[in-house]
Amino acid sequence: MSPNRAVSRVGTPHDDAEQQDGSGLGLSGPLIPNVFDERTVRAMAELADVDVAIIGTGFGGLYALHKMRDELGLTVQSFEEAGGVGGTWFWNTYPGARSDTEVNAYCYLSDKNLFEEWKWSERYPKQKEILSYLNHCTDRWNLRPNIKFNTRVVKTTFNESTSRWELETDTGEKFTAQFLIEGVGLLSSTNYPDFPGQSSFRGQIYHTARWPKEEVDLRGKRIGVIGTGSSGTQVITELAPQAEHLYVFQRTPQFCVPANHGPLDPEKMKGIIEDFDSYRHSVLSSITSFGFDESPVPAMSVSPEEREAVFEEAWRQGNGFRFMFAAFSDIGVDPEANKAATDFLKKKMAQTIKDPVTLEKLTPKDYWAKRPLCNDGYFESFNRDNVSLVDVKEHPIVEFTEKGIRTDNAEYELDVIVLATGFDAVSGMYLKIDQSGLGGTTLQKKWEDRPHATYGMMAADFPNMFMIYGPMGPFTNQPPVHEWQVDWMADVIQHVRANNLATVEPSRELEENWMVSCDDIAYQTLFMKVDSWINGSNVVGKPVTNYFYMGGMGAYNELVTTSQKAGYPGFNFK
Ligand code: NA7
Repeated sequence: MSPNRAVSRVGTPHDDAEQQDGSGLGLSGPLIPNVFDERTVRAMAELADVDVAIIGTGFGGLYALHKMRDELGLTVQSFEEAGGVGGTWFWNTYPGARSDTEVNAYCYLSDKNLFEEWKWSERYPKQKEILSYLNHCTDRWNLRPNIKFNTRVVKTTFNESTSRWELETDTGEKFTAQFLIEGVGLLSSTNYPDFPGQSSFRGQIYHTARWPKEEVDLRGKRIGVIGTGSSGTQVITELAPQAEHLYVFQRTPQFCVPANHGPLDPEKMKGIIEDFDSYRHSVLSSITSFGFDESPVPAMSVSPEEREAVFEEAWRQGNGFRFMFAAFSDIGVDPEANKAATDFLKKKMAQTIKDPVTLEKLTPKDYWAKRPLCNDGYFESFNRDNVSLVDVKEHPIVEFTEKGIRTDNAEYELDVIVLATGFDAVSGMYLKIDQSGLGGTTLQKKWEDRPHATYGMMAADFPNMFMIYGPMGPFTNQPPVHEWQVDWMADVIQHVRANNLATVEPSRELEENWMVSCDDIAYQTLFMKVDSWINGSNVVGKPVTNYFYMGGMGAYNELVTTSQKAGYPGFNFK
């Protein structure tokens, strides 16, 4: 059911939901009007039956709502579990949280005006600034009336007689939609390890990805941080100077290159704006979509002196992905190239970390093939007298006690425990919703052995359901690729509607072939040889397998676009 659409123009501000920005960096100019007038937008918010239902209001979900409503002219209802927009950036408010992707690629790239008008303050913006940006986009596109906040979708069912999705929420409401878009987050479902005795601890326990909204004063506290991934290294670096004592409970050491924090280079931004279309094209045709040029040169093809000079320059520039992909072409795939890189990184660590025992414990023994980290001052934190490293592989955590954490050889007295233990990545959030498709097939059953989806976006037996960054999608920087995927979804939806069809779904054969192609590539990389969220090995009981298309965004873009131009071979339209 669609309402009559009044295609007139207004720009009245929104505001139903709690606004979470707070940095004051938003623009004060007029909102850009969308194709619906305010009354129609609000009328749409009352609809129980819409063209498109969207779950999530992170980067992907917000853009999907804008695209479907304002460009395709469809009725849309979005659902958001949180009290505000932002997804990851709503929840991850822990001290030190910020993007570790350079911001010229960590934003929307589909709208040059938006890119030009929003002024980022630094190269790697902090959480508040990113959340401000997302609130700004929400207001610019007048999206709030079509978002139900504090509303979690708990069940989705495809009704075969109506060819519509039926949705149930935790507030007891029911909705139907012809199309369902799930932008639930690649790294969203928290990984809460089940440490014995948690309830007996008398201090506070915080997970980095569910940090309290109220100010938490950790100055002068005895703090234990469990986890040394992106979140852990950021929170450790930030809390080290504040804590009375900081204990870092490390299971696996990680490499970490400098980020090189600082202001944005205005000349670089100017250059991007001047040639914006080709910049966007270059991001979407690169391997990682991080906004820098990747190297075509294998590491071992150059002399040791030249290799050293390239690594030095990459170190100077900063950024983990840039180091891994822009220094040489094969650090993520060739063991020898990887070793050359890690030898260099180990040398830098040895120059930084003063205590030899701490250095030994902080030095990874494996390939560099977890998600690359970057941070200024992380390893330097361990030179402080008030920071201690606890190696929990050597001395595992036995339990939380009233006073703190007990390992098999000591008890650490703490006021606060920070769990920087990461996420049930990629598939975790989808599986939290009770989802069933054709013939009552549940997603839980379909993904029991391994989560998979065609092009990372659609699953056989789940017609008209789209996933932003679902399993077997590209392993890349996300925001520009979110836009790209949503644009593809919009084309598919337009194809269905223009041809008076009811449904679209990938065939099982296409899905199987896609999975085989993804595996062929992924198992040639070193990312499958090291435990991390990338292959599911970070969560107890989760299938340890390939979750990504690792052929690069450029190749993905080309092959999915070729299929689109050929009329979507392998997809069943009815
Ligand atoms: P990560 O990168 O998955 O890191 C989680 C960390 O927590 C990592 O060091 C884990 O050690 C550690 N961990 C997890 N469970 C335990 C238990 N039970 N005991 C001790 N240590 C544990 O999550 P992040 O939040 O830092 O970052 C995830 C992504 O978000 C990041 O890559 C960016 O893309 C944004 P392990 O290495 O598994 O031994």
